[in-house]
Amino acid sequence: MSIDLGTPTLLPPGEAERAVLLAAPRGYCAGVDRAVITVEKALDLYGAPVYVRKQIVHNKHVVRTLEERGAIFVEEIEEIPEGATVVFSAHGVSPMVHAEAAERSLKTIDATCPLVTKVHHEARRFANDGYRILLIGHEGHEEVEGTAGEAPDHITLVETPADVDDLEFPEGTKLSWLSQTTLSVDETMETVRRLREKFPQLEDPPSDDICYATQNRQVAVKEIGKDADLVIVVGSANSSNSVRLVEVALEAGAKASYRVDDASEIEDAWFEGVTTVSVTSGASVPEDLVEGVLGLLADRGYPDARAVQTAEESLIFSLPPELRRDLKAAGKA
Ligand code: 0CM
Ligand code: SF4
Repeated sequence: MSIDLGTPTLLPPGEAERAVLLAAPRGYCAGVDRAVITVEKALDLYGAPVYVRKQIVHNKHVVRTLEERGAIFVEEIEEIPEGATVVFSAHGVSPMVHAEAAERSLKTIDATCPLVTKVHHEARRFANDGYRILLIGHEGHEEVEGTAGEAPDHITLVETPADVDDLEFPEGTKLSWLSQTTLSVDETMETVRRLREKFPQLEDPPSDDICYATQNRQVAVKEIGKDADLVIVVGSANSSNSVRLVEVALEAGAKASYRVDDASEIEDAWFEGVTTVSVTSGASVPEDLVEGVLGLLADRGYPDARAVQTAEESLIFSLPPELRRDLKAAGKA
């Protein structure tokens, strides 16, 4: 009796050592999970359409999927019919937006991440105590607009370490700093170092503003990026935390790093001479998009991915109280 062992597969030279490293943690954070579920449950409970001010999270696949279920994404409150239901995005809104919604008699559900809300509280407290607040963040980002809107007369935006050179305040000015939740930790610390050097009276926020998810994903991408020939970051172009992962990977020593929305954006030329490919995803990225990337890598001759775990995450946020109340009243809690 003979056993058919099949035709041996000859791997091209170098293919045997090929490896894929997969960052852990990656993908959805607690705030994104909560915000996406909020829109889904609002659609189930109130029926379509449910309006959402701005992208609920910065991921075009998430937005498209929710649109297919009946969510309508708008830029401003004035686009929403009087009396309709609106969800505020995970990035938060300023008090002015709350006022505009009330004026239009909208039913509001606030999906602002609790870790962004915490920064809003800090802004109000520092402003009430008479501080000028140096808000480190990116101009035009929704989160920065929301936080700045809590105390517009007290806030000065600082975008980069180099911006510190241009700052001047009258003697005796009380100064504090806050930040967007999704920045590069290293770059922000450099900005703060320069601020403190120039303004020794600078007061720190009571706790980190850059959130646990942003920090954990940056630590993980440093670990998988330091020896990588190529780091692929899944995430949308307007996702601050995703874009930061490309920068952090390159700073950690990755030879190349690219951001893609999904596997279809990966280019064959990226694989030339590449042995190790590392993969991660931003906090607003559904895991099926990462699975699509791993599938493409397998097709290109890169074998099963090995997870590299640098932290465990177990945080879960409860849904917005106004939604929980309505779910309970409808017997759907
Ligand atoms: O702030 P960023 O642009 O990274 O937003 P995102 O929706 O990609 O990620 C989650 C958040 C928040 C707040
Ligand atoms: Fe909240 Fe951080 Fe997620 Fe933003 S990235 S939604 S701040 S947990």
